Amino acid sequence: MKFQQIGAVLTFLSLNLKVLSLPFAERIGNPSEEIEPRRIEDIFGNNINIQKQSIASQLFRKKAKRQEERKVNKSEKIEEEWEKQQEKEEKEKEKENEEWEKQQEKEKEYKSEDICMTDECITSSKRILNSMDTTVDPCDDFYQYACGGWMEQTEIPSNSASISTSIIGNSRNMNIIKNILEREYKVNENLSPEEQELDKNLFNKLKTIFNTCMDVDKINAKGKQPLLDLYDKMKIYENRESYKEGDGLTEQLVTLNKYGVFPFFKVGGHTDYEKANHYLIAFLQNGLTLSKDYYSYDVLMVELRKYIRNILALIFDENERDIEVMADSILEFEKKIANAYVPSIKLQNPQYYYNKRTISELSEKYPKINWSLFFKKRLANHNIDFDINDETIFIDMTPEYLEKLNEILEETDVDTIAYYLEWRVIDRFYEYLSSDLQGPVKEFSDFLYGGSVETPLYGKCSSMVDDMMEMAVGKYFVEEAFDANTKPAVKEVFKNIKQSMIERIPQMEWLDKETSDYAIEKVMMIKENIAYPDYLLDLEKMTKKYEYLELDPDDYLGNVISYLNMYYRNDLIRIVEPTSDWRYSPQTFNGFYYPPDNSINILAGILQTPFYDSHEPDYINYGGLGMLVGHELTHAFDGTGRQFDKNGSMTNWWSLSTAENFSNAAQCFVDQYSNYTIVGSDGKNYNVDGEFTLNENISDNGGVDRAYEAWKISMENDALNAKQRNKILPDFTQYTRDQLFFISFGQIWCSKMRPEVAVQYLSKDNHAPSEWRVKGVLRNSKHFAEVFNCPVNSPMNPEQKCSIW
Ligand SMILES: *[C@@H]1O[C@H](CO)[C@@H](O)[C@H](O)[C@H]1NC(C)=O
Ligand SMILES: *[C@@H]1O[C@H](CO)[C@@H](O)[C@H](O)[C@H]1NC(C)=O
Ligand SMILES: *[C@@H]1O[C@H](CO)[C@@H](O)[C@H](O)[C@H]1NC(C)=O
Ligand SMILES: *[C@@H]1O[C@H](CO)[C@@H](O)[C@H](O)[C@H]1NC(C)=O
Ligand SMILES: *[C@@H]1O[C@H](CO)[C@@H](O)[C@H](O)[C@H]1NC(C)=O
Ligand SMILES: CC(=O)N[C@H]1CO[C@H](CO)[C@@H](O)[C@@H]1O
Ligand SMILES: [Zn+2]
Repeated sequence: MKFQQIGAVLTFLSLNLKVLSLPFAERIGNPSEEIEPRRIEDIFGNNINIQKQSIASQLFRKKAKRQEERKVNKSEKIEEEWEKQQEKEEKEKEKENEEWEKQQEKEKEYKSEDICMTDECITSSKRILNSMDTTVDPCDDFYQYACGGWMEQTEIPSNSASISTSIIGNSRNMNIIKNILEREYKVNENLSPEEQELDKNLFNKLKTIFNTCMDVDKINAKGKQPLLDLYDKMKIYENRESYKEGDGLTEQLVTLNKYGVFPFFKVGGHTDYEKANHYLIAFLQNGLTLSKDYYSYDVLMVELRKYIRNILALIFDENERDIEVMADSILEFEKKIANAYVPSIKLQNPQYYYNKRTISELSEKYPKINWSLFFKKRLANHNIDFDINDETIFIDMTPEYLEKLNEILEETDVDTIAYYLEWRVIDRFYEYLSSDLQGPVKEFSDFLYGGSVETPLYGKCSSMVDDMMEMAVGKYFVEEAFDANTKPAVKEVFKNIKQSMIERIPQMEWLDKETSDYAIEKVMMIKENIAYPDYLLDLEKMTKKYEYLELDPDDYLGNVISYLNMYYRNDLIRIVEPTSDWRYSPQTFNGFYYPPDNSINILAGILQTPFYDSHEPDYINYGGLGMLVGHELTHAFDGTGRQFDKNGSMTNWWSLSTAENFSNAAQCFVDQYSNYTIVGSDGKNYNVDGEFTLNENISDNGGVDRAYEAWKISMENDALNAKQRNKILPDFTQYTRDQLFFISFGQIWCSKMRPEVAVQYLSKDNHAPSEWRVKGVLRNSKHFAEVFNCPVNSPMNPEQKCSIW
């Protein structure tokens, strides 16, 4: 168990499904996960009928248009004429209403040829119906309506905090990976002999990591020796006198960084927000065993001290070191660091963390570190040829923290610093030592999770390979489990979602013309990263990608260090050679928007049930995948995304009053979501943090409306195939397609979570709880109220609605 990740577990839990979905809980984690905050989403016909729908929507459109004209024309008309006109319109309206009601009735009558009777449709139909609780009125509680059956049938695994459709999908992916890793290389007949050779070598790298991890006997035979060898090379304790003044501490940090250990702060490449496709060196706070918030709980601190002490006792000779003093010093020092940490919510705001500094500014502000020396040696260790001089710009992401760190370092004795640095090495690498040393880890983990968490070895080892060679794993994953035809289908969804946004923007009264025109340009410029990058299938490129990863079947820990080296080299080399590799691997069950690229990324791993299935009708896929793409697109215009322009540079393209209008509209969401609660294990109500979840909330709301409109656009654009692609599912002949669209949307969020964990999430996860991701959104959706005919002020159709996009 990697305790550094426990912070990450809670902070990123819903973002990092791998962590959520035990038994695949263990990860090395993306070493610089926090360097750049990213937008991620965790998650989750008959001609007549088509005509009916378009008649219905035409009626609505006509009505709206007439109302408009009436406003404009009224003053110009002669009174008499005006009244006549009105009378006529009243009659027309009545007729239309009658027609509309008739349509609604007829809508539920399908001919047999309208019904999809393929095996896939029958299966989907059963899955969707089984998940529902049709005893509930959809206008009362749509979450229960869509997911009630699922919640009744699905148990949270005993070793897990929660279960959801997304977790199940992610486990499916992890199983595919495990199966790939467990077998021998399979010759790919489509490749030339040269390529086959490269393919085999690449695959065997995966196998080496996997086998080395699985070979417990070999690992156990070495005991704690690999760690002691590292200490021998690092000489942390021996060098302690040099930490007092001069460059001793800086030199020691460089050494530790070389092995992938980052006390005090970590360093990485960061997008230059003012110059798209360029990178700068950034650094931010780092170096705690648990996440910041934990350090204020005394009970936890008692357990943490015990954990530290017990491990130290296994590693050090008690005749040479005073274990109790060491444990006390380390704990007290980490508490100080935790106290100095900047809360993670601040790190969501570029205005807060994007601080440019030169070396001389850094030296003046934080003189305990020789920054020039540090960066020069750090880059030299990676063989990166880059001139660090007085003008070089760095991004100082956590200035408040570094100021306090400087003071802490001033007042701390060198022994404590040495103990802390030694502990950092343990915290990084302890899990790779023999199993007889893991007792304290298990004890502490049981305490933290409130029960025993057992991860099967194969799960741990597949996760490890997935971390260390994610793109290579992605290549075999895609070859094994991804249907190439999916890409064009997803592209079409993108096209229609973009079109719906482009049609939507000019209708926003709160946007002025200039801002609105620019917003449309931004939509058009959004990059689409779908499923996997093409270089994945280019064996030469893939071989080159992993050339720095040197693997030794006899050196488990050494392989991890080699990986960390490769990782940070790739990360930092971008300041010299900007490359924009994908930030997530294809097998990831997720999608995200990345503002500095202005890109939406929908990975192969999430292109499966309940988000997408090529055999399912379009209205089901738009409720899932359509919503996902719409959500990510809306992130381009949320509180963070809107600060970036169409090229991905951070610029203000908003007029003052429009920006004010945005804030006012956003406030409506804050108030609305703050009112929502969940029930904790103590039976009390806990409120959602409307401020914290705002960006996600805005995106959820925009996402569903865009998906719905995009689905309608898809039928208008391709009327010929629309019928074929929107056949009704066999169990749903009493439903309209529009209703099924919303049911499909609701079901992507079916989930269950232990109440104690759910309460913690309110402050850890910037997404609203699943239930509210469904109900909050639909309460704001006029489309939804119409489609389910929900009376005004029924629970799912409040009169007051929030809307931004
Ligand atoms: C006034 O109404 C007529 C139809 O009643 C319409 O053709 C015309 O465009 C309207 N004028 C304006 C300025 O909208
Ligand atoms: C920092 O290290 C450089 C060597 O790269 C040295 O020339 C300089 O004097 C050091 N600065 C301080 C303030 O010690
Ligand atoms: C702000 O919104 C109001 C209507 O809500 C509108 O009258 C005003 O023009 C908007 N401001 C700008 C700059 O668009
Ligand atoms: C943004 O991108 C466009 C098109 O690629 C380019 O013409 C323009 O110069 C870029 N603007 C900036 C500020 O980089
Ligand atoms: C929040 O809930 C209270 C009580 O149910 C209600 O009076 C208030 O109008 C709600 N506020 C919002 C913004 O929905
Ligand atoms: C989670 C998140 O990004 N919250 C932001 C919501 O928007 C408000 C105001 O725009 C920000 O202050 C929050 O940081
Ligand atoms: Zn999101």
